[in-house]
Amino acid sequence: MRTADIGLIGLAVMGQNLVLNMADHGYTVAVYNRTTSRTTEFVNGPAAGAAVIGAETLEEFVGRLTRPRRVMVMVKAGRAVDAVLEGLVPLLDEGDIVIDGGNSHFEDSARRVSDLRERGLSFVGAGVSGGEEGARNGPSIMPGGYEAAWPEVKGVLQAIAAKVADGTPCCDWVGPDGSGHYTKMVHNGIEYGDMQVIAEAYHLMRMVLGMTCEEMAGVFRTWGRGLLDSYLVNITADILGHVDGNGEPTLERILDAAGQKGTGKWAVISSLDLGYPLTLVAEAVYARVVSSLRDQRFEAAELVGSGVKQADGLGAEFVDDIHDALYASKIVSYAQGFMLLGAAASEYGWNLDYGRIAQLWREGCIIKAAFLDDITAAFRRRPDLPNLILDRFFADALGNAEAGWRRVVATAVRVGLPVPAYASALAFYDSYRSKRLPANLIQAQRDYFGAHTYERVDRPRGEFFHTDWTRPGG
Ligand code: 2AM
Repeated sequence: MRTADIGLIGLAVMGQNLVLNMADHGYTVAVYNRTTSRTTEFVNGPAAGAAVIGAETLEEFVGRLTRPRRVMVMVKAGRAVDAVLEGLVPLLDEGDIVIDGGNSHFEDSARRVSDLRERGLSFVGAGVSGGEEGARNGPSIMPGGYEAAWPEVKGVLQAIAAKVADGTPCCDWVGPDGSGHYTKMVHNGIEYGDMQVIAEAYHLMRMVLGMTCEEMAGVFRTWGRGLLDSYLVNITADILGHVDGNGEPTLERILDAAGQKGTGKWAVISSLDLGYPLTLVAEAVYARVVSSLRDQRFEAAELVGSGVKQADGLGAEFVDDIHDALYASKIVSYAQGFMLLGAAASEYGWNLDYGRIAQLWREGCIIKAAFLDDITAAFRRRPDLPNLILDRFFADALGNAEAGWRRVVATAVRVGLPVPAYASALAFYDSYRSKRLPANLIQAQRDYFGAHTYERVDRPRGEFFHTDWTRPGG
């Protein structure tokens, strides 16, 4: 009987493409899917002629695998993963390894690592990014969990992963527990932010400068060759340049109500749990939510009026200002994302290599960008860098972009065009570099109504004071 090097459960498109990718790299793959017809169709269709073995039952599937068995699970996040594990785990033996490549929540992954460990099994929660195309030709893979399993799965995962220019795979061990899926979650949050900062640039060019899609395509094409060289900027140029059968821009026919699947939201929830700012991503999530309230937006537009005011005296240099606003906001977003990774690392006791994580995102995934090399360089200079803004390179980059960034936000406010990502990024930047914030008043109010006490600027930290605010003189 032919045996397989690795098995994969869950033959939706992502699963199928990962199998084909593994087969391309010389691995024989056993496959199983709950609905058998999907297995048969895959084995006789896209996988015909490849080193892929279809199994109709889990027993048959497990029986095909060489030991230690390696099983990658690619099913819908949540209950489906537990359902698969329930059937699979009793069939496995000590030392066998389960890799969950779905979009699982990091807390579920942490739980599964310890549950499987109790049964002598190894669980790896691997974030996989890059969509269908990435899965087929090389995704970014962020594995974490039970580290003893890494040498056993490193070969295949690094083989199928995207590679940076020097050949380094965009896949490396992230850390224990759910750290792999946590990293993927932060990646997705950053992706929401990147999309929003691009969308705001489009909105400004279209609504304030009155540019055509073709003109904007040209601008994004140019930007994609500079500091903003990235997948998302380049596909935006493609999108803006796309015309339908009548020669009309396709983009202008698309309804302006955004959907979401929730991983951006998870990142924001985690930031609130850990007490760290992820303001730009939060604004990006909320911007999608607001866009989806389309009927209410139309009602409000009728009631209070709509449209942007005329902005006089804006020329081509305003396009450069928008570039700078986008770039500066993107720096703030990544600064916040890496702060959150750092906060999670200290909360959960992970030892993360932030420079390496930036390289895992360098190719293969949606947020791939040249910019990530600058982030890696910053963390190589100072591995415990608390915030990218504290690195000289990024501090200078923000300084250079600042004037244009402020002009863009000020103009948007003046004409009534929403730029929540640029504005919140600027507010964070201005707060983060402030020696004085109005939180003394917040503390006074808390002490007034709740006797929550406060610390004093003229006394050491850790000494707490209370004022009887309603009695003259305290
Ligand atoms: P299916 O083809 O039998 O529906 C994406 O939905 C993938 O997850 C599919 O391969 C799907 O299998 C699988 N899946 C969803 N829920 C599942 C469950 N509870 N148990 C096993 N596989 C499941």
